[in-house]
Amino acid sequence: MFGFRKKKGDPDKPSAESQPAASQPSDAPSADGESPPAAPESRPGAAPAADAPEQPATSTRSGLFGRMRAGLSRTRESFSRGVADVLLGEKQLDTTSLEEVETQLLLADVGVEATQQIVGGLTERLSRRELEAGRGALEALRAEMLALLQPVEQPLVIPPAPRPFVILVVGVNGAGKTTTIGKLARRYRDEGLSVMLAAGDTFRAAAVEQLQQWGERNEVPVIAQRTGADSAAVVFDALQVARSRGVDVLIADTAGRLHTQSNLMAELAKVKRVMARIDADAPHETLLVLDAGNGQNALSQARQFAEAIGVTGIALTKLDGTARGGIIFAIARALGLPVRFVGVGEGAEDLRGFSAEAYVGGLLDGFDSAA
Ligand SMILES: Nc1nc2c(ncn2[C@@H]2O[C@H](COP(=O)(O)OP(=O)(O)O)[C@@H](O)[C@H]2O)c(=O)[nH]1
Ligand SMILES: [Mg+2]
Repeated sequence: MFGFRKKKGDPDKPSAESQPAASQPSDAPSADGESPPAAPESRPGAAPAADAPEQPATSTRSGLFGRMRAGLSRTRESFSRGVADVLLGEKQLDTTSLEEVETQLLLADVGVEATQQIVGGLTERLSRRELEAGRGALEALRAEMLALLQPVEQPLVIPPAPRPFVILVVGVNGAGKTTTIGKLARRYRDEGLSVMLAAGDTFRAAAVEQLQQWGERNEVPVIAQRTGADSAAVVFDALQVARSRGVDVLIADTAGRLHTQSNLMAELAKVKRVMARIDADAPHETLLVLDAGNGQNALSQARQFAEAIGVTGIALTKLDGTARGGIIFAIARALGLPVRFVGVGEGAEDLRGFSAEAYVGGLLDGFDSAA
């Protein structure tokens, strides 16, 4: 067995706040309409926001599962196949078979603790003679996996108040923050909510442009300032504008930062403090975006961000490009933070509300019949 390297976070105490600059709202509506609105998802316990379009539960469900399955195909091909070979291939399961399952789970970035929980559960079933090779074993594995993920299935529901509901999006460079914000803008707009974006990543000109493109495509206003402006000032400004216009949801982008860079972490803390001057409870959601392809490092990022600035939800992106989708079990087990969304592609409709059942289904469905 191996352990995780734990790093100590040492966020510097944030210093004085600078005054926000004047606002430059840029409402840039443009015709898009090339792709239809994302299908709403039906998740148990997920209260849809006002005006969410209705769809027959069955078609929504199969669409949701199909998409998750496609998005998880790489993890599925490596991990699920390996596990299924063991559970379905042997006549009689024994502790050696479970050791093989354990190896497969560890290789898929499930992590030591979550793997122990899953394999421990299977071992108990085995000792009670409740684990028969074949379909039954796969179902037992499914139950153990669901038990790990169900507690973190906590959808982000935008309540009727306060307004604006502020989502601060944080994470390391390249994790998928800006893309996730673009997808969220589309999602909430489709739900009938008015959305505004704040280009809080003032580090690179390209970052502002990228956000503005998403804004234009989805007819959502973006508040931006010049490159190099104070991020906290942009966000403060945006919050004021959003409030005066009665916007429902304000989503703030931030510069990617290494969780080990304490000065940049302090800057994030400042963004939060500045927001709180306008609304003591803002941000109402601090959404940490994690790239699933970072594997165990994503877990360490999550720990550091949670410690330094507080995190209220996680979006796990780029599942479609990695075989490391098992990391979600490690994150769920180690942190227990709500998993709000999963990203399974670059398109606007490729951000899915997290469903434990759909996720585990995406990993395991079909293997019994394929064997
Ligand atoms: N395949 C795939 N690519 C993604 C996903 N989310 C983001 N990306 C891509 O990852 C890259 C970095 O994303 P970006 O949003 O700019 O990251 P940021 O630096 O955190 O803002 C871009 O090329 C995105 O298109 C996803 O779920 N799947
Ligand atoms: Mg970005």
